[in-house]
Amino acid sequence: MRTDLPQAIYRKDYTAPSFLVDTVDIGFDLDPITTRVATRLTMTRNPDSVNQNIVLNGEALELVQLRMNGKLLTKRGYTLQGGILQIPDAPDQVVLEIETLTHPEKNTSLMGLYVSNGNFFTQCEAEGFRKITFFPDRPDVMAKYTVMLRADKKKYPVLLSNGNLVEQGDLGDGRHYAKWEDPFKKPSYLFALVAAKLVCQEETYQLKSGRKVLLQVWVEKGNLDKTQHAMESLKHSIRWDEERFGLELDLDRFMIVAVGDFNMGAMENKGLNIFNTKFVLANPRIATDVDYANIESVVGHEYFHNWTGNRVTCRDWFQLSLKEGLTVFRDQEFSADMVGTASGRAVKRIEDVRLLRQVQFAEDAGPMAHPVRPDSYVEINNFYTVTIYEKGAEVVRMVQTLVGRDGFRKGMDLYFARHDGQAVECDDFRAAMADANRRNLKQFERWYSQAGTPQVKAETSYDPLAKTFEITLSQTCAATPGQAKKLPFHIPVAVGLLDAEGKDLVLHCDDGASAGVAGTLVLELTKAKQTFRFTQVNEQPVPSLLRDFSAPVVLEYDYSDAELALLLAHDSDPFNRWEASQRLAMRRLVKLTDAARNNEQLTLDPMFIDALRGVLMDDTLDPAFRELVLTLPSEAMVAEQFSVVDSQAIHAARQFMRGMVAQGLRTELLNAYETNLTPDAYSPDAEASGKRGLKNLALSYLLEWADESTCQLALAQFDTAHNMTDRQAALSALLNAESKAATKAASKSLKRFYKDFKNEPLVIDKWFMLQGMAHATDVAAMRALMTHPAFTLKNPNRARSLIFSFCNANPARFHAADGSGYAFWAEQVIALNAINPQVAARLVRSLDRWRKYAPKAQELMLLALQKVANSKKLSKDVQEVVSKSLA
Ligand code: 0A1
Ligand code: ZN
Repeated sequence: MRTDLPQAIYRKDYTAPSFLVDTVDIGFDLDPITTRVATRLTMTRNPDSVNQNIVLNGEALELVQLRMNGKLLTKRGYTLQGGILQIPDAPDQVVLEIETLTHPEKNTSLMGLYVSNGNFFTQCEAEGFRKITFFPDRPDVMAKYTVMLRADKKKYPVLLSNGNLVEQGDLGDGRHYAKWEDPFKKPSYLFALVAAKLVCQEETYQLKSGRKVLLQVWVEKGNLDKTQHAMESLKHSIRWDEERFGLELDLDRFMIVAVGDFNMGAMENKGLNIFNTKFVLANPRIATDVDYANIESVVGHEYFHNWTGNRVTCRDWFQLSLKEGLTVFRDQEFSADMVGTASGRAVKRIEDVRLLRQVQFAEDAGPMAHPVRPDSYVEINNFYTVTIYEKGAEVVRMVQTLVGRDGFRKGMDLYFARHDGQAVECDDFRAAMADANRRNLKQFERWYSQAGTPQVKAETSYDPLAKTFEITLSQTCAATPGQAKKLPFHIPVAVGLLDAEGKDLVLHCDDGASAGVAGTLVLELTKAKQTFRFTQVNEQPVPSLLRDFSAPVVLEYDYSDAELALLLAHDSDPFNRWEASQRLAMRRLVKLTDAARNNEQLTLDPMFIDALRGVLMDDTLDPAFRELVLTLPSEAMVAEQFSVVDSQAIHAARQFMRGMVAQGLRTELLNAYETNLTPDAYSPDAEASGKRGLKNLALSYLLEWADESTCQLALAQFDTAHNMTDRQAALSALLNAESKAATKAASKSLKRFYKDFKNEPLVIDKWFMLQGMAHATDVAAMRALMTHPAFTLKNPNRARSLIFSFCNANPARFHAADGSGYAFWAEQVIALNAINPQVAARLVRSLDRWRKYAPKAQELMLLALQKVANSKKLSKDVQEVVSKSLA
């Protein structure tokens, strides 16, 4: 068996580029079979470099011609090996002319130049530009680009690239051209072109400075009725960055283009953002509330990259979180500000933390664990992870918690003053924050260098005579691959103390606490163990710990049920109200899982139901918040609590609990359903979507008892829905209900859904996704679904909608005792590997936690992993993840 790791690249080996590129003139003769690319680079020797040679990357290219300073270079003048072209003995100033050929239509990796639905697109991050031409394809080489596009005018009427359109015209032979110039220097990964038959919604928008800019959203003709929300989101993003960070759009024109085949969410190419259609197209008929919210946040994310990523970029790919963590933090804040209300902010925060805990904490505990700033990688595409993105954002958020909002803004201002136009390191960001606020963030660096989720244990003691309350915090962090021992982190722990009525006490504490909101203090835990002492505490308080989730840690404290009930009912910190509900639910789910595994009787205490009832009936709380409280921890979250996972027992436990909640709250749920109906005229705003969310959660609970009347309720909603949120929710509730009536209604609705939406690929993705996740879907059903004419592995969205939703979100079936799920998984990884290595490598991650299962299951998973490891022509992407899993 092959478990050896392919060649890794190390952060410590960084060396400066040997030559810098001043200008890039690049011309394309676009043709789907063979595209000719002619590049002219003006380069200057970098005095800081130790390497003498010119070093260019190139992959899957046919080199036609190479000239240096006008002279043809023969094969004796350069070396070309393993994707690296080197020219020795070059003068200090060179002009390189390079002619290459590529084959866009054959390119199924969706990196470099490729064809999607007959149109040309590019994707260059991280290392795709080298599939277009030979180039020093690394982010610390920043150059000015001029781009000439030539293509058939009828087939590709729209020719786009970065920056400004400076010239266009006909070439006489049915072809036309467009010349684009980007006034800003940029790394190659931000290059983009589009040559396509598309139409756009456009608008002139006035910046706060008075300058006017042209905004465009480009889509296929039939989708022009789905661009409004993306356009609105873009305008909101522009305004928000001006107001919150004083950052203005630096171009006269900003374009968003939607493409149906795309590996990720979207890409921040300078002035020409390319988006997965999933994050652009929306109207009430096809998009859910969640889709609307995602579009707003992804449009924001890509737009915000223009400063955090493009104007200031990364020195090397180890610094990826410099731009991604910071930009995710910015998009999270943007989305929160768009809702506006305090409780709306909390809802957004809870959703973000849920993702972090469920996916990133699992990553941090598994074979792919890596620091926010990794020390090595084999394939950089495997490091676009929740650690780099979501944990990276938490790290940035902790900086803001430590220096305050105004301090954070000062730090950002200094960061841009120092580094605009540069390619820098994570350390430079931290230094700007520290210097602007005269804070020592030295120890804070460990958040970048050490992987793993810290465990913080809290213990308290109250002295009624001295009226003091002590909180002792201790931290540990488990070993991760390559890092056996960890040093203490600098952890901001926001705390409040509640009195017996649940009111915040006024806090007095001298032990290293920094500013916080009234009633909250931020304790700075920097040692392995530390005690913080509060004075003038007149009664035994209940501590509210880690308010607003002030650090990405697991916090342990031995709360009683009564204390959690008090926090749930009264905490002034809405995050911790929700947290209390999850703690109440989780400790019961763990017990129920044990009981299910031992075939014992399952029971649930009325106290839990009563606590949920209190929240459900509390009309002063936002429906969106109530929905979050009533949503039980996912099966994946429960699995993380066990050292040996039993997926069937977890499923049984959670289903039992849902059934009991549904039974105990039937009247209240029906009432919530009826009082949260929204008007037919759809709006995706927080209030309306919150109501729909609560109503649809109520519906799904009601269907736990799927009799004629509840099935009828769901069917009626499905049949009469005016929007996709309600339609999808009704279908999902029916698909997951277990009764004859429900099965019949579900199958009828599935047919109708397909018929109504067969021309909307994004909705057909939902159709596959709901089935992939449904408990009734086993491997046999999956195989049947894969034979459906609408299914293809070639389109990443479609592959994800069915295969990934089964492997990641249907644990009881995926982990079927006979191992059929794992065998299926291995087949799909191998098939995808030949088509699209990036997507294949993501699927490998579904088995990350294989060592957490019972011996029999482990054995079966090991077989599947080995099958993949031993298969032929394995991409670097898949090899890296599989070998780390097996290591
Ligand atoms: N920088 C993008 C993410 C991205 C990365 C790689 C891609 O190519 C496969 C595409 C997009 C972002 O953070 O949105
Ligand atoms: Zn990003």
